[in-house]
Amino acid sequence: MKKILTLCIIYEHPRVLLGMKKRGFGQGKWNGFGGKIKEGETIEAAAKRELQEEAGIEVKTLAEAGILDFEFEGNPEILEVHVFKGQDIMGEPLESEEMEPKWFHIDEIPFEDMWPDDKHWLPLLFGGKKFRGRFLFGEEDSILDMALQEVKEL
Ligand code: 8WW
Repeated sequence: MKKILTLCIIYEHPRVLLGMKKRGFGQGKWNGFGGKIKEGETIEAAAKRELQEEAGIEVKTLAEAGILDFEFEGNPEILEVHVFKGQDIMGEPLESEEMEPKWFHIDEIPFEDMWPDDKHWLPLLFGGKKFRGRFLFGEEDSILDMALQEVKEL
C-alpha cells in the first residue's frame, strides 16, 4: 500500500522557510509544506497548492529534489514523499491552521525539532543534489534502518 505525498522546502540562500506543524501527523515538528495529492492533480500541482494553502505563498521556481519512502514498523502503508525545492517566492508567508511559517538561516536549521531523517537529506537538497531514500521508523520516530543515495535522475 503506497500513499503519495508532497513536501516542499523553500530555499533562498542563505534562508530556508519551514513551518511548525500545528496539528495532525508530525505535530510539533518543523517541516516543509506539503500533503496529499488530489484526484486528477499532478504531483507538482499538489505541491504548489499545499504551499498556497499552508503558507499563503506561490513560487516561481519549483524542482523535484528527491523521493523518499517512509515506513513505520507495524504499519504496512508506505509513504512515498516527493520532495521539492522551491525558490523565488511571491507573497509573504502567513500562518495557517496547519502551519506557522518561519525563516531559518541555513546554518541554524532546528534539526532537533524535525523528523530525524531530515538531517540526512536536507544537505543534499541544499547542495543541489537529487536523491532517493528509504527510512524505517520505530518507537518514538527513531530510525531503525535507512538507505539514501544521490541520483542523477529521479
Ligand atoms: N520531513 N515522515 C509528508 C506528509 C505526510 C503526511 C501528511 C505530509 C519525515 C519529513 N516529513 C515527513 S511527513 C511529510 C502530509 C516525514 C517521516 N520522516 N520527514
